[in-house]
Amino acid sequence: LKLVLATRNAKKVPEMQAVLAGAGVEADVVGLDAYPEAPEVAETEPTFTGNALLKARAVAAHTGLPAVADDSGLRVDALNGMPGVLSARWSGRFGEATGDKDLANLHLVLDQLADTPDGRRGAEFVAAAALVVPGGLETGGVETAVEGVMRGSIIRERRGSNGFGYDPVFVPEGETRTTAEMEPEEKNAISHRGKAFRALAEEIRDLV
Ligand code: ITT
Ligand code: NA
Repeated sequence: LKLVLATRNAKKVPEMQAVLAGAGVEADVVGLDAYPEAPEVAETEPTFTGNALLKARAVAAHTGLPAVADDSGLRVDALNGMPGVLSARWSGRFGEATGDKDLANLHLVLDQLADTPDGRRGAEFVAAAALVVPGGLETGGVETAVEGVMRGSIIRERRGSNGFGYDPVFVPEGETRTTAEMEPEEKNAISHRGKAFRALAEEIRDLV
């Protein structure tokens, strides 16, 4: 079985590959690097699941192969769930202009929470994992998605250099380290992405 990862985020790829392999998916999992002409997909849906399906559908249609996508983000309690599906683009053009969009996004969260006391800094990472197998239902086509959540809180300074995005300021519930201070396999064991892709792996194994 050949499976295409429908993401342009190079930091997500090893996490997705490791979780799928660890969950017994014996597939040739290839990144979008092999398909440079694959279309850019506008994330127009209001939900993680909706956007993950858009991304997987576009790559499945383009390649004719089963595709899996991740749409994910951070929901901050004190910000009414923001940045949510906007997590990757929250700092907008300003973030782009700084040359490090992830860092600009992270500083925006710290700034917005500057007056929020400890104990009210709860947040959660959410990931939707989607699988699209091309073809209509009668030819074995599939569209499915599942979400995973990791609860935690936002600290006041950055710690750690593993992971990506908001990892340096996120401490999972019951932990003292940020997800950026964990080894990749420790993060995968408890993360939103790990949970979502372990659940999706069951559906992928059924394809073989
Ligand atoms: P693709 O759409 O190509 O997959 P992207 O980075 O634009 O790449 P998303 O739209 O799903 O992906 O945005 C996810 C953002 O949420 C990401 O840029 C991070 O800022 C944040 N995020 C998601 N998962 C994270 C994690 O495990 N650790 C830290 N930040 C994460
Ligand atoms: Na998104």
